[in-house]
Amino acid sequence: MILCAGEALIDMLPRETSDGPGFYPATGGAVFNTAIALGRLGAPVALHTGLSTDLFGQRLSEAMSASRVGNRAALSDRPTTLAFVTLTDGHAEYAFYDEGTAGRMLTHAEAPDMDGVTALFIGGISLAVEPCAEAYAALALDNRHLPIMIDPNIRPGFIRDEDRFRARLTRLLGLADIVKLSDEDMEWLGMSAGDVLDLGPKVLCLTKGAEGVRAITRTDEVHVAARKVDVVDTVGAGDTFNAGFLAGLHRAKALTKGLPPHDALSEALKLGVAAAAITVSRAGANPPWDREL
Ligand code: KDG
Repeated sequence: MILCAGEALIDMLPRETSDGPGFYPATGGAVFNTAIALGRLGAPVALHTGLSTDLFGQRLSEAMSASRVGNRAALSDRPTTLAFVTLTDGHAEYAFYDEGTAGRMLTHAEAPDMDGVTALFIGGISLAVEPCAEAYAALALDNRHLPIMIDPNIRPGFIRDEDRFRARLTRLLGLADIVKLSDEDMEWLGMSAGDVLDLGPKVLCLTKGAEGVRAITRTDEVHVAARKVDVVDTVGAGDTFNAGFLAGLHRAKALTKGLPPHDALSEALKLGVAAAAITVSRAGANPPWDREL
């Protein structure tokens, strides 16, 4: 079973109302989105997060059950994190409200039960703020015998202590077997693909928006073009790609600490790109999937 560890939150998505511009709540959070998509793809998956007992937390929990995502969350009576989304030509920007929330305040003492876990996926804004960043970093370190995928989903405006974040992220990338980064992430890190692989990961997935995705290893490189769809919003695109990629490797029995064979890498990339195409063609991070992949 793949354990996804990171934030579950509520995206406040923009919507015109009769009174002018407004927002409506939709389930989100990078790692939550990946877990939901993994469940929809039929992969065995559970989520570890700091989950509020408030109304939004209950909604997140119901969405997990509906998509067959196991619940390994630490429950808390603190509120749910909110992410207010603004869209410019479909491209999303986020303003986070996470002070003292259930997700943000998660600690290492609340580490999940690892029974049955065969791979770990970690990422999102939780890696940038304390104390939850410390909890997730410790989880990765404690479980470094498992295959680990990391997507830091870097949001520069959200990072509170850049030096601390950079140092921790470099250590985490060194523990990972698979790393997913966007062009913007690479720019912020100031690293080349070779620099990232030098830290230790065997696979780097580079998402390049409308151009598609490249998977780069020391000996191989695969490119899959993005599907041509009408983009409604990019909310959750990378998160859903991660799920397709992990599900593809899992199906090929290649979600291990070793280097995935070329065919498994290529099929996993295709599934990731197909899953992301559904997400970008609908509003929100977890739109209904009523279409063939
Ligand atoms: O649901 C979309 C998420 O990706 C966003 O709301 C939060 O950037 C985010 C993150 O890292 O969780």
